Amino acid sequence: MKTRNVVAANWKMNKTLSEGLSLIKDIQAQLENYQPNCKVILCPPSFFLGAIDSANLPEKLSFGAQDCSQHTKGAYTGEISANQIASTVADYVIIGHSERRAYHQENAISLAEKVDRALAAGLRPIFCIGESLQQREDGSYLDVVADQITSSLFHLESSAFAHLILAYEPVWAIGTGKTASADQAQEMHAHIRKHIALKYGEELASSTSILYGGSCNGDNAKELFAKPDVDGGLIGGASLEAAKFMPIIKAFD
Ligand code: 3PY
Repeated sequence: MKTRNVVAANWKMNKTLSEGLSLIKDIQAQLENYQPNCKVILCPPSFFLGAIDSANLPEKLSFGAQDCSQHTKGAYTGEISANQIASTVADYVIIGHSERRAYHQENAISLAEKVDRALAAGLRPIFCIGESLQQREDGSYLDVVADQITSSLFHLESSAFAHLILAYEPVWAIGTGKTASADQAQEMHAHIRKHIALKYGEELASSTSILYGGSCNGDNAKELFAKPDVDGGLIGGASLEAAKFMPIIKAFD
């Protein structure tokens, strides 16, 4: 397995607890006699994480949350801290998904704080970046994504940056059924890797996993993942059924 290969499921606000636990069982059953050529991470709603029996952790599956608070602890009703997430089965946390940037006014500063909290708690952030349709069309998309990385991540020491996974998710491809073409994804992923190399050097850049997200599914995953700088996917709708999710994992075969 190329160590950069990752397929991560972003369940968003879907499923009841019992439906979620049964989906985990379905995926686990599918993985029983199959060795994936990628790390598989499931990110259900956070409270599901506490219900996964840590004594009987599904083999071959890792878990993450979909967000964490920018604060460490205290009077923040409704928030969930990175430490609380780390006290469950989770090792990962998605930070900066475009839905959170858009609906919860998350910005470069709050996202940098979330990344800091996550790393301090021992979690690995899956940090999302991506341009809007307007930015794609006006030609600023490469600069926009580089700026998102610089402003929320480049305060980190290289030893901390090494714990990150990046997910390029063009906003125009999220929940729209539109996908970036494999060539569009490769152009951006290569640009992201070059941007990381300029700050942290080639070695760290070439070991960083950069995932593609945005309507990635069993039909397009193979072509996307075949590109040299696309290391897997952050999967939305197609991760909600084992029958649709497994072909994406198998796209690495
Ligand atoms: C999508 O696939 O639409 C996503 O937003 C994954 O995070």
